[in-house]
Amino acid sequence: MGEKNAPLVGIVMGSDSDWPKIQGVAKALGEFAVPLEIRVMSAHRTPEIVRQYATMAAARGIKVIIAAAGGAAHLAGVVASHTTLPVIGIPVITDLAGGLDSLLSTVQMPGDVPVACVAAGSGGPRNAGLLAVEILALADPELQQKLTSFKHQLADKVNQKNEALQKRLAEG
Ligand code: RP5
Repeated sequence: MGEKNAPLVGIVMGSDSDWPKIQGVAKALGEFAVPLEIRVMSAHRTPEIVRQYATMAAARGIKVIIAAAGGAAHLAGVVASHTTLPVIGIPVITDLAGGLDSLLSTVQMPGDVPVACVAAGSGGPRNAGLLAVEILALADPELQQKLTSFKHQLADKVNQKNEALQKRLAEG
């Protein structure tokens, strides 16, 4: 058994410049009180640190690794090459191509080295966090219950919006 607040999710990113664009991932994990750690490391600039981190993560108690990078976004794939943990890639929005470059770099992994790639921009970082919560919830009934409540809240919000719209339409 690990310590109660030992990190279960490792969030790594290629540069500190990515952080403002992906903070939604930590917010989503925080909503479910999932312990996490956040690191900057680069597949290109610090390849040995990436190798060490990915190789040791499972032994340290990490269950899911989330890797964010932009442009020639190899971080998630390189991390996945060094671990059997599930790896979720966040393609970071870029000036050059709006993140399409990052998206293709992250999602087009060759067979046998899976990376679960979320959307570039918009809800992508948040969804990365929520997907990690769903993976952890497979072995955590309390977390599963929180996810069920979360789904109900989502439905309630949409139903309220629908009711408000119907009212506005009826009023002309
Ligand atoms: C990638 O290069 C990083 O993930 C970042 O998105 C991009 C630019 O990095 P900086 O030049 O801002 O450090 O590796």
